[in-house]
Amino acid sequence: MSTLPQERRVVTAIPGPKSQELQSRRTASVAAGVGSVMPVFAARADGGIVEDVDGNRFIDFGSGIAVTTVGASAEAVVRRASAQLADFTHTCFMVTPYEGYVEVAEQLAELTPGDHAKKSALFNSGAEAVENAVKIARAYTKRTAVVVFDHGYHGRTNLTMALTSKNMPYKQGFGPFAPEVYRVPVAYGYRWPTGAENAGAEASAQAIDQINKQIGAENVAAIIIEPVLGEGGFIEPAKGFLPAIRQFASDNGIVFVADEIQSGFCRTGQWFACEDEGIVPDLITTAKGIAGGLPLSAVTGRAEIMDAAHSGGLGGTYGGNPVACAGALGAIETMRELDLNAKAKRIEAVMKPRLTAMQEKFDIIGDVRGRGAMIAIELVKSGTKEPHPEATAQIAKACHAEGVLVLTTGTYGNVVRFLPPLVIGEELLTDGLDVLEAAFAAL
Ligand code: PLZ
Repeated sequence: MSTLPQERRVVTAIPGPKSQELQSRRTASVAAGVGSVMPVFAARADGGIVEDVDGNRFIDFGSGIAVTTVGASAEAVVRRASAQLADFTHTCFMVTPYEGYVEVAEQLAELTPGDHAKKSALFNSGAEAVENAVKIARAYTKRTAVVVFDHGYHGRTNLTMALTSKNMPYKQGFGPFAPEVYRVPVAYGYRWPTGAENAGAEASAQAIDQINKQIGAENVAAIIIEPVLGEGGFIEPAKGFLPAIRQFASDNGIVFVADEIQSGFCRTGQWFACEDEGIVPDLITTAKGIAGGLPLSAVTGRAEIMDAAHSGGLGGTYGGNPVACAGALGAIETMRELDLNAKAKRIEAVMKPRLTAMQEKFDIIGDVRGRGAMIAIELVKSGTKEPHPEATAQIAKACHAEGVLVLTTGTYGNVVRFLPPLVIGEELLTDGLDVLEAAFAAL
């Protein structure tokens, strides 16, 4: 760990003068389409703190969107990546391979669910991993259709925009989208018309019926689902939903793909969120938390499926870059050594009771949900389930002004999500929750 003090500190207006100056340079030179949650410019980050260029220290409840699970300057990540940088930055695995890539593939085979023979291919971003999972599933099944779910998010490239459900901001004006993508219902317990207790059985029956009637199961190459839906609003599919869909895939020769890009690598208190209901996916996509902040992603799965693509059919100049692989080995080492699954469960044990108590006090908190360090509250208009995106934005803004970095999410923009680094200290967690509670009281 660096020497960055682990305490919240607000010493200027947010954003401060130096951030404002950088923001005007940014506005002049960076494309408007790239947004930022909070226009403060980062100077250092470590543990549970992000420090900006004006010396403000924010409690990090975002981890750069679920990436810096081990912290933003974890010792083992910095050590291994630095050593790799000194040796060589790049050769291209498709030109002359190197050990780090193979070691990451070995670690993925060990850590992902199931004891079947597994292989991996490495890429740079989450979207790229999902695209490659589709290529591999199509090569294996010789079918074309891909099934995804309401509220699903899988990326911003052309194929993954098609897989993503929400129009604004991800798709608006960017079509036409890739064909042969079909969307079916998911078991969103809080909003299921006949109640959360029926959501698992009813939503899976509807989804399966739609696949059979509208596509034909024999045409489906892959079913892709996030075991906890991230950008859709931290939706945990109601119990029974995932096992029913997994079973349907097995029964029909469909490749079941768990997109664990946001939920994977200890985030929910297990190595992978699909373990919660004992799901063993055929393919699993990972990114974000895998490499402690360095750009790396992977598709891992059954050896016979992974080997279906012809030699030379998968790849990319930078996929599995050696520095990113070294970072991943450092991140995985940290997860094991610090038992970050236990830490995620501890974060849940601190956060959920506090949030549930807030829900009793503030009736705009309609739902408290999530697992481990992937927790969220859904905000609604008093006495209804009508989404309340305005209050959500106000709460986030109030937290930012007080030095707590929270992110919002959800199809309706009405979910505040909490994704702290798993190495965050308990005082920071409590302090951040106090700020959140004060923001609700002041609303
Ligand atoms: N699959 C489940 O969560 C990325 C998106 C942020 P990339 N989620 C954060 C934004 O607004 O762009 C994500 C995900 C799941 C795929 C992806 C895509 O991963 O690394 O952003 O391409």
